Parts: sequence; structure tokens; C-alpha cells
Amino acid sequence: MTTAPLSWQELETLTDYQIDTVNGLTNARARLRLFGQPESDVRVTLYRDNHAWCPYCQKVWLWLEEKQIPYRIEKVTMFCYGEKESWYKRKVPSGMLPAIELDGRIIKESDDILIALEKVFAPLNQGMEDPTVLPLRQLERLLFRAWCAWLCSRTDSSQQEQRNREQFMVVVARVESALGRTPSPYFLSGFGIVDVIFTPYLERMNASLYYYKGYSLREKNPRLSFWFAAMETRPTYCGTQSDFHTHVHDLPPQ
Ligand SMILES: N[C@@H](CCC(=O)N[C@@H](CS)C(=O)NCC(=O)O)C(=O)O
Repeated sequence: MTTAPLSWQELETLTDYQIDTVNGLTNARARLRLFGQPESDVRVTLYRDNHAWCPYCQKVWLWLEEKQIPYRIEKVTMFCYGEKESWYKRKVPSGMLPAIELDGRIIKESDDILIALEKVFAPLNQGMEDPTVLPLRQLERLLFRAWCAWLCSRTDSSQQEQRNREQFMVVVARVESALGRTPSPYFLSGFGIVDVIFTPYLERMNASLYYYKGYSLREKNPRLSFWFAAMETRPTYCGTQSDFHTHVHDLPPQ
């Protein structure tokens, strides 16, 4: 005997499962986040890309979610997908993402956005300009550049490829040792701004190096592995996290 499968509508009547995108867990489809506060408390609008590709957007998004700041989300087309919305170009002529509107003022550049948000809503454990944070922010940019050099530069010489790989490994070793300075799985004594800053890039490096270079950042580095595991216990991070397939295939058009 065969049983016909239930339709989506029939399945829906059998469950009371609902996703609350306004007050529930972090969700990429949310357009308004209130965290239990009244809508009149919203002072921030985050402009980010439609598909959650943009790492700079993820940084700001994760910060807002961790701090539970009420905010709206407006999604904007990336150039590689077509025309940038004209309403967005009137606000941000370059069309670059992310941007926020804070009490009616447009702020661009992810680091400047985080600094402006900290001034109004207080830092996320440590401030962007804290002396413990600044060297780790520099290390993140160093890692980013070493990743791009190894992953993206076209090189026909295997020696150059080897040099780029080695340079990346040197910086990763510095990241491992930075993570080893505290017993916590995070960069400082607890989760904070440094983890937010590293998150989008470590996530993308892990996927792209595995696919294009056969190198598993997560498996080869015990402290980074500990860090990824700790991050994946956070519903905020899980709600912003993308998947390997997306990261691997969004890089070439970008
Ligand atoms: N320095 C900027 C970089 C932002 C950036 O490069 N954004 C890219 C997306 S990842 C962008 O908006 N590109 C325009 C587009 O693709 O439409 C920041 O930190 O906010």
C-alpha cells in the first residue's frame, strides 16, 4: 500500500512551529528586530546585501544581534546582481554596503559604523579602540590580506603559490597564538568585539581554502577549531552564518 505524501499546507496544519523574525532568534529573513521592545524604540536601520554575502555587513549585523539593539533591515542589490536601487544611491552615492541610518544620520564603512554604534549603545564587552582590541584588529586585516594573496592572485609559478601559502600559514600561526593567550575559546577573556570582527572572514576562509586549496583551516588549527565550535553555540552567529557552497561560489562574481 502506498501513502500519498502530505502537501505543505497539510503539514502546516499539523504543527504550531513558527519563526518569530521580530523577537525570536537571529534570522536572515528578518526586516525588523525588536527584542521585546516597542517599535518606537528603533533608532537604527541596517542596509545590507540581499543574500548575506557581504562580510562587512555580517560584522555589523552580528554586533546588533549580540547587543539586542532594536533595528530595521533594508536589503540592497549588489552590483554583481544588477542595478543598485536608486533610493539607496541617493543615500549612499557609491552604492557600497553596509551602511546604517542612526537617528536619521547615514554612516558608512563597517568600522566607523561599529564605532558610532558603540558611542550610542556602549561597546560589546570591549570597544573598537580599546588597546587590547587594536592589535587584534590589525592581525585580522593581516590575515585577510594573506588569504586574498593566496586565494585570489593568479600565479603561474608554483614557487609564488608556495610563498603565498607559507605567508598565510605564518599569519594563521599568529592567530592561533593570539587565541591561546586566554583559556576562553574566544580572542579575549570572553566573547566580544574581536570575535565579531574575525567572524565573517574566518567563516569565508574556512570554506574557500578548503574548496580551492584543499586546506582545512578548522581542522589544522586546534584553537581556531575551538573558536569555531564556541561560535556555533551562539544562536546569533548561527542566524548569520552562511554555508560552504555559497561562500565558495559567491567569491568569483564578487
Ligand atoms: N571598507 C568597506 C568595505 C565594504 C565593501 O567592500 N562592501 C562591498 C560588499 S562586500 C560592496 O558594497 N560592494 C558593492 C556591491 O557589490 O554592490 C567597509 O568596511 O564597510
